[in-house]
Amino acid sequence: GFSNDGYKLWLQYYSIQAPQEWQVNFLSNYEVIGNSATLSIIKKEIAYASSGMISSHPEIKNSIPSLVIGKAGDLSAKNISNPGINSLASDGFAIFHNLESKQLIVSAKTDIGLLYGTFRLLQHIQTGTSIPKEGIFESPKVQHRVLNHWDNLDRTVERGYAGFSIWNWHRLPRHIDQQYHDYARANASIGINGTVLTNVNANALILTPEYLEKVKALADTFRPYGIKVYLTARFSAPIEIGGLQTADPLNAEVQAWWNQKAEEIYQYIPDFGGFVVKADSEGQPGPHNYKRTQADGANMMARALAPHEGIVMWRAFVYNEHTPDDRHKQAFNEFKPLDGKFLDNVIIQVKNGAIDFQPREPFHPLFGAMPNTPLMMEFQITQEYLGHDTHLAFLAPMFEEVLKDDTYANGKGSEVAKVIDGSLHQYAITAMAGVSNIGTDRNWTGHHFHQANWFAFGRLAWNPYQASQEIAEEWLKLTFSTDATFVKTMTDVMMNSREMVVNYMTPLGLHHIMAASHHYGPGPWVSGGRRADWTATYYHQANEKGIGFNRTYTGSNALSQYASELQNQWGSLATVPEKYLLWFHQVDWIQPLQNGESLWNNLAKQYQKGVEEARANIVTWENMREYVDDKRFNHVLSFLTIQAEEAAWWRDACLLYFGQFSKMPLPAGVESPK
Ligand code: GCW
Repeated sequence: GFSNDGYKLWLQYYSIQAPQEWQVNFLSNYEVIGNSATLSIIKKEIAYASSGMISSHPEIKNSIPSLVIGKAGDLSAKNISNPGINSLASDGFAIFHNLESKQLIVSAKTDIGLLYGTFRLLQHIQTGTSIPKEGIFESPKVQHRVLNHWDNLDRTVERGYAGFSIWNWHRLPRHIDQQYHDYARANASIGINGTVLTNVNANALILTPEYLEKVKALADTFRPYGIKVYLTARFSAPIEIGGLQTADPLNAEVQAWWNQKAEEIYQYIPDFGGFVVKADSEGQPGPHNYKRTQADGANMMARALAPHEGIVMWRAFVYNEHTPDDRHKQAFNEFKPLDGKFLDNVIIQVKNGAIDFQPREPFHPLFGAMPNTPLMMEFQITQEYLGHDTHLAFLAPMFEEVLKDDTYANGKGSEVAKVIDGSLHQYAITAMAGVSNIGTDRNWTGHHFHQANWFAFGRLAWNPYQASQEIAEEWLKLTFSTDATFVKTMTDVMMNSREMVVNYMTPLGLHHIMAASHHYGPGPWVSGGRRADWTATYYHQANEKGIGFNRTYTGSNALSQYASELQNQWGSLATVPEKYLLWFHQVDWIQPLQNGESLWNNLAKQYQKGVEEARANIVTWENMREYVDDKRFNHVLSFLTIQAEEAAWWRDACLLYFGQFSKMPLPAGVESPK
């Protein structure tokens, strides 16, 4: 229809054109056993899905329900056996055919497991993917699957490009907006089970009773959807809101203050998830202010939360300008010596790469290096360095690339995903965080296609081994259409989109050459800023001879933080993958790459390729008009047009700038800047 503004995300429940019998059958003959807030949500969801997907088709009436949804215990009471249920996690689910009664069963140990199973079944129905003979038995591979909102109390969103914060603190706690339910429901539909409401650059006021009352209202709303609330804790809160003179983690008064604060929070929110902390980074207070370690700080908060079963997600994004060393190395140097020194309810939250959410980074060297301290992944869903809201970039291939990277920690086959799911080092806590791209825009995420990044994050947090291609296909079918041509065409566009952005922004391992502070658009010339590590010239190191950051042993030697297998592979010009070339090496402009052409020519051609890909996407999308409603079609078209123009801006700016050093002509086929 004309009016689709994308608010319904991947839960469109659009009418199925020629449904098969099973699709109609399950949606018209079902029974949900039991009563609870969560079961009411399940009942409403199926009725709603049914009214959308099959309303125009005659119901099929049976004497017994074709679909039964119930917890394992409730099913046994009905003599339905539950093969495979026992081995599920508490929030896992089973969808299987009961051969005796010819029914489809959705079962789980908990109501939340049933909710996840129901959503999965509805997704199968919408996409027309029948339930395999052997059924589906799934448990999440990661325990805590959380969104991080960098939302401020004044409703601005740090690095948010889709409007303002959806948390309306002024109206809370009395007004519970429908959007809070819609948010929780969308998250539950992809298995997300936690939300950190506030910015890691934290405001201590969130921990005062005035705000805790509001947080409680949100937590109460989210609970039936299986979503726990977490808050960011400002390290200096004991001074700012507690009236103490210090925030020293070894000071008894400070410790008592945090213990008391935790008590208080749990009175409002009995299942409060815990704290996320950014300390000693970019001006945030932390244990360094008192010459204490990150473990001293984290453990103080962990002790306060432990009696209530809360956890601390302590960020590893610690660096400062007084450490002259390559910023790449700082987190590793800070945390590696502390391995094993954290309490059991602490998990260290590590960004996927060592610098900062670049379009491409090698995995963070901490992964694999902390066998005795649980580490979790922090991905950035919001596109701080990938063109903000207007540039289409499907991020699942980027997430997947990192998750599949081999750390070699326990020899070959020690992929990052195995660190994250805890299997490599037998971590007792596992988690994955995604910095949210959600805001008050009608379609939640600015670009309609960036809904797919929220969706993909949920899927990969549930199963870090899932293929990004499969995620793209499923999202397209749920969000737009199951038409084979549409799905094939747009899957290809999505799957190539992040590489396209790398091509026109930071090819061959370049990084952090975005414009200063807002990070939108090119700025390789930015130098002499407040801090060396906040200037682009620091990262590309271009001069008349060549370009790139030497991180081998003749340079910063950040490479030494990786396993020897990787040091060997990445340390040599002959074997380093070209995608990481300038990340680890300073390379002469005239150096021939694998294709025999010079570095300069390769660089120029990559930029040109990115531009051509962005332009081609406009044509491809124009051919998709018949599959997409006008409103979403035109919105996407408008953004794709901006993207293509800005890809050329990136190419021109970077080639003009770097060309001053290389002094080499543009190779044939690369457009000269106008
Ligand atoms: O890259 C930086 C961002 C900051 C952000 C910081 C972080 C929340 O530019 O805006 O602060 O990362 O992750 O802490």
